[in-house]
Amino acid sequence: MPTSEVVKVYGAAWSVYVRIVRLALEEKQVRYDLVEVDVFSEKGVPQEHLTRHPFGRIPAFEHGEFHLYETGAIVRYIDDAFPGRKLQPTDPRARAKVNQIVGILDAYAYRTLVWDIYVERVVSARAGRPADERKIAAALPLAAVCLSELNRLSDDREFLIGGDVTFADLYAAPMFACFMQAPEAVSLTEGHEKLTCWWQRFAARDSMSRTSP
Ligand SMILES: N[C@@H](CCC(=O)N[C@@H](CS)C(=O)NCC(=O)O)C(=O)O
Repeated sequence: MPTSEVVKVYGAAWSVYVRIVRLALEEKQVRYDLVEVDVFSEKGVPQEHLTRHPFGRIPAFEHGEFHLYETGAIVRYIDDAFPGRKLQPTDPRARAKVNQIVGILDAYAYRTLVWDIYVERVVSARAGRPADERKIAAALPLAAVCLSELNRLSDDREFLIGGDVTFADLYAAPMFACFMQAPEAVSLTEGHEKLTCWWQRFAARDSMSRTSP
């Protein structure tokens, strides 16, 4: 498969899941174009985007004639199809822990940390809307479990799992970039030193500045 074929990511720079895909491309040093799609447009999801992603979400991905959607499939394809650093460990237990962290982030952390806390507290304030305090309060217990589990599962090394970047970092970082802006993050991350030290290191990476919304 020709790795020189054009790579396109359809989505928006603000999107957590689009940023996960862009981080994978940046870390593998793959050139790509970001094609803006507004899935929250007043007219609804643009019709041409529904042909790429029938569920109307972002990102969608193209490599030449090859089309994909779903972030998990896209980042695995990027890792398999392009040369450069591997984004998944080969050791079975380290690999399982990466997949476990990705599962937690997908299933529990995204909605809780990003939508229920960051969007309600930070995005609402920017838009001049009052925050839904009940939604934030209801999210705090699950947010606490997410953060203590991420801290417990992470290694005390350079990255969340081991000494190299993995999907665990690529999924966690865009969610943290949002969540850490909320004042609630201060008390929720208290005592989770492995996680907060990881975030300070990872936030400073070139791939993070190049994908900053
Ligand atoms: N399961 C999808 C989730 C993608 C997703 O939820 N993307 C958000 C943006 S970060 C989206 O498209 N939201 C639009 C909506 O909810 O209508 C994936 O892994 O790619």
